Amino acid sequence: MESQRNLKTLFSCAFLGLLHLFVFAAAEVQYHDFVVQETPVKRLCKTHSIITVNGQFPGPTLEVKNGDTLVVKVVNKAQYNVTIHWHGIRQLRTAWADGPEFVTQCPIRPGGSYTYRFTINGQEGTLWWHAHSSWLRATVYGALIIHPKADSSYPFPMPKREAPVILGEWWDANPIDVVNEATRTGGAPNISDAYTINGQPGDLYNCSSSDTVIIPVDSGETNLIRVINAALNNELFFTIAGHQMTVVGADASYLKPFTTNVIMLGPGQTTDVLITTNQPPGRYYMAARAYFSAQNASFDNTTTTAILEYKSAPCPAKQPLKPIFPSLPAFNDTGAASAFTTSLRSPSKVNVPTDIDENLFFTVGLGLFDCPRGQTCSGPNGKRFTASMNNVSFALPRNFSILQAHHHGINGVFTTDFPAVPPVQFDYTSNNVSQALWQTVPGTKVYKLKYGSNVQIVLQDTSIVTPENHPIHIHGYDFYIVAEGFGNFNSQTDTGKFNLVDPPMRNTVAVPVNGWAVIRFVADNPGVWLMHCHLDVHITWGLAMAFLVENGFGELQTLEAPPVDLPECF
Ligand SMILES: *[C@@H]1O[C@H](CO)[C@@H](O)[C@H](O)[C@H]1NC(C)=O
Ligand SMILES: *[C@@H]1O[C@H](CO)[C@@H](O)[C@H](O)[C@H]1NC(C)=O
Ligand SMILES: *[C@@H]1O[C@H](CO)[C@@H](O)[C@H](O)[C@H]1NC(C)=O
Ligand SMILES: *[C@@H]1O[C@H](CO)[C@@H](O)[C@H](O)[C@H]1NC(C)=O
Ligand SMILES: *[C@@H]1O[C@H](CO)[C@@H](O)[C@H](O)[C@H]1NC(C)=O
Ligand SMILES: *[C@@H]1O[C@H](CO)[C@@H](O)[C@H](O)[C@H]1NC(C)=O
Ligand SMILES: *[C@@H]1O[C@H](CO)[C@@H](O)[C@H](O)[C@H]1NC(C)=O
Ligand SMILES: *[C@@H]1O[C@H](CO)[C@@H](O)[C@H](O)[C@H]1NC(C)=O
Ligand SMILES: *[C@@H]1O[C@H](CO)[C@@H](O)[C@H](O)[C@H]1NC(C)=O
Ligand SMILES: [Cu+2]
Repeated sequence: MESQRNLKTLFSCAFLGLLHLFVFAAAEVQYHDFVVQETPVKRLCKTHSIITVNGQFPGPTLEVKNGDTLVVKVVNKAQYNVTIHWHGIRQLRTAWADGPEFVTQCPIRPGGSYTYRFTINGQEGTLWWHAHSSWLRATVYGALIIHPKADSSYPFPMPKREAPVILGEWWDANPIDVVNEATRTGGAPNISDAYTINGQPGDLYNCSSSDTVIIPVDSGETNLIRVINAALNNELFFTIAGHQMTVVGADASYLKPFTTNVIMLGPGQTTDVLITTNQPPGRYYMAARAYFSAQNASFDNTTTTAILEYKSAPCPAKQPLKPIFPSLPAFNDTGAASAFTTSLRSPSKVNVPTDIDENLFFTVGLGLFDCPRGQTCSGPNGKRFTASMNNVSFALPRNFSILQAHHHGINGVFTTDFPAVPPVQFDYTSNNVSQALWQTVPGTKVYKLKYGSNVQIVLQDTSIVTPENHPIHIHGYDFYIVAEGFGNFNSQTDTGKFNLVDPPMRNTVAVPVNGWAVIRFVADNPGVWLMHCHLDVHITWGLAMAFLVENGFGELQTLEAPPVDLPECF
């Protein structure tokens, strides 16, 4: 398909270029139908009936330009509640279209539908969309690519080709059964059986070789690869044999280009890389496997591959050349992860908020609940796993979404007392945190922000149960990552390490294992915005909170009215 498209491009390149400028110069409105449905899919020798959008796995790639408007009608023909989140889209004034269930909307129930309407405002690069209901995003996801406006271009030479590389995670089981079983027992959910690239596990897995994804290239090109980590529960290293990657963007923000052999992405994160096909014509594996920082826990340690194939590669009569295999960092190579994340810079000097109005300090980590009387629990010490921010395990409301309750002034759905600092200060990263601190408190608490306030958040990992790198995502916002480090954040000495000149802008930050990260943003988008760990196992356990950003002055600083078809909870 890719090569067909290329032929066409060759024929009509100049003509199309002109047409493009002429017809599409203005912002467009794109209409799409997403039918959520059961679809039989065979992977790892077995067919499962999975939930897809339009029968496609991964789901359809949306390609838009900065400034375009998307109107996506989602029709739920599956047996589960569903919502769709447009990961990384700012959703300025359109929080109703953000998607997390019971936060900005009630779920679209089986048989129901809801139309998401939003405009892309000042963002360019690679984002993605995914279900935000239970663990449906295991199979309900796709790329959302934002091209520059018609009269503008990339801040790097125009690549010859572009390809999305979506990393996923596959269970040889129904992922909803997996999470429901874990919720019932209190233990860790079963680990996955494979990772995938564009939906395929690749050569190293049983019954997968003939379907391995092939990305065709020609010698001497520079191509753009848009890598997305859509896995549920694992941060991933990604590398390509024989080819250096020039990182040019992440989470739909451009970066100062730098070259590397390996990148690390937490779930939710994207990274745009340029590769130059300057190697002997042949076949080269691209591969991804886990970066795993937790202790004493099992994880999926398999490796997914796709093949970068030079079209001029020698083609022996019987068997294609065996691809060259890259080297990947060890699973626990925190040094490699950290070397990558600390290399990211904005392309030039940026406007980092400095007069901080809200100086917040949030712990992120796991915990254990005592097993309810009369039950047996299969977490550590016979307890139930939990997780929290500032010791609050986020509990979703049931009768109204938080945004609906806020907008209509309905009491009793949430409280506004999420703590600005941990309720107890302790040595967060000690290997011996007192067990008296391990039990978290459930709550539906939000933190209120005035419109336009300058916010700084120190995100501090704790070693309770186990230290771990947590990919923390904020809905509705991009933020600057001004610093990260290991151990306990020290407000005396660590502020000196802040990069207030050219820090990277992202929507998801990988908070270092037994360490911290500091982020800053301006609260310029009214609504209710979930902040959570993007490891789904952790959000299931409560590693989340929400910001309630108040309206400012005038229409342009005010949340729009809810759409008439917004789903109700009852
Ligand atoms: C989880 O794994 C256990 C052990 O292999 C298996 O018995 C159980 O059926 C699995 N659960 C699900 C939901 O697949
Ligand atoms: C792959 O198939 C082989 C041979 O049938 C079997 O021994 C092995 O357990 C399978 N591996 C996986 C990961 O299923
Ligand atoms: C993956 O984990 C399994 C089970 O712990 C182990 O037997 C196997 O050696 C590991 N494989 C790799 C590549 O580390
Ligand atoms: C990483 O794992 C290896 C074994 O695979 C172990 O020898 C090493 O100590 C581990 N490193 C860290 C930092 O945990
Ligand atoms: C590791 O986990 C096992 C099983 O949950 C538990 O029995 C053991 O005590 C744990 N070890 C440590 C050092 O936490
Ligand atoms: C939510 O619904 C339940 C069951 O209908 C009811 O008991 C409860 O009072 C409701 N809560 C609110 C806040 O309306
Ligand atoms: C762990 O903490 C307890 C109580 O705070 C203390 O008695 C014990 O000596 C500590 N153990 C280690 C290995 O630091
Ligand atoms: C969390 O709150 C519970 C209940 O108040 C308390 O027992 C526990 O020590 C607290 N833990 C932390 C880390 O604040
Ligand atoms: C589906 O959504 C409805 C409300 O919209 C809720 O009452 C119900 O519990 C949800 N079902 C599941 C399985 O979460
Ligand atoms: Cu986490």
